[in-house]
Amino acid sequence: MKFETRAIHVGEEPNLKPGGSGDVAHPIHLASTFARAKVDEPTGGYEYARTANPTRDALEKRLAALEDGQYAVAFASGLAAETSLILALVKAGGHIVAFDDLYGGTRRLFAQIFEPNYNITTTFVDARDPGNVAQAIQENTQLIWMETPTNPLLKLCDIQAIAGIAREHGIPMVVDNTFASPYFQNPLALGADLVLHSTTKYINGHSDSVGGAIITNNAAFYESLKFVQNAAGAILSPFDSFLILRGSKTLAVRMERHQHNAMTIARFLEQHPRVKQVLYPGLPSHPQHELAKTQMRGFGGMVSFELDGTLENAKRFVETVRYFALAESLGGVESLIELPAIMTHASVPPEVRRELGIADGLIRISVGIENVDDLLEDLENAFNKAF
Ligand code: P1T
Repeated sequence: MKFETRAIHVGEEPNLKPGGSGDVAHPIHLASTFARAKVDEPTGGYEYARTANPTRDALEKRLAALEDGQYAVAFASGLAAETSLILALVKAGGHIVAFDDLYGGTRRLFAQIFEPNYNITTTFVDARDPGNVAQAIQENTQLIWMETPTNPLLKLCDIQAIAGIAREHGIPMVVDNTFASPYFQNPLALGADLVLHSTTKYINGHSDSVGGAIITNNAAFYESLKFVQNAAGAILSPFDSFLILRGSKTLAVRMERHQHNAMTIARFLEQHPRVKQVLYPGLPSHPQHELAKTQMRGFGGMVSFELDGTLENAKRFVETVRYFALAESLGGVESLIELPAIMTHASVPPEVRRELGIADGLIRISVGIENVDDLLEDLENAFNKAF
């Protein structure tokens, strides 16, 4: 089955057996508990809805299929997935090697929860050079954590090269694939052990559900994650499972349009006299454009850029646009705009932001699937009003 077909059919095969109702769209099972006739025989394998629920099971099958993986585990948010992954794979006193450019909340989780409370330390490295990852590995390193492209600077790391290093040291490697989406990049196929998604973003795609998931081909990791999902309990609700199942059916067509619009806008920004720098992996000017072409099938819908002006200009710009909502998050059908230094990455210490290149005036846009001419007109108007 090809991607588009998997995204519609896997996990939602109509039940045509006697007693089945043939639903073409998976029903939302709200029961918190499931009755059984005999003590030792849970009906259909279901006991209590934290442990397993038919709607979440359907979604987990779908998510595994999207990454062409065997197993998926769904959680209440991207961060709940991250927390559960660390609980499953890292012991107190352990160590993580992570890309230094990450979603601000991921860095906050490592630095403000796992380090002070559980002595799980993290070394943040510029993973654009795989050698930096190799160099940071310690005796107690238990996880390699990559995000590519990164949030918000759209930096890439070479998944295959870093997976080789991870394998050499016997350390599991996870890739947060939220920005690329499984339509444009499949880290498992490139050697990663686990893939993580904030399903809140492209996979759901309609800005109406918060969720997260981890996909793997490793049965032992899957068992650990299932155990933590039930034992720690950060589960995805049946209604969110339904919404994400529904959203994921159009992932392929949405991503094509996101990419088309993002490329058009990145080119427009690149030639604009009021723009200092545009970050988009699809532009030949992106320093890792060649790597993007080898490990991704497309470049996604996220674009970051820096105005040639002051923070005041940037604030006026993001407050002036009409179709781009001034909001955190990304990956929905509607365009969003934000200032990472003040919004999504405010929890990253200012000196770290400066070191990484997250300038105060950096603007991040999540390009939606509106008509791109309207978006261009909106941006042009904002340039005129901001300066
Ligand atoms: O928001 P949540 O579903 O908990 O997912 C966290 C998360 C994980 N990984 C990446 C790459 C992310 O971008 C996020 C969430 N990001 C935003 C809310 C944002 O605006 O960048």
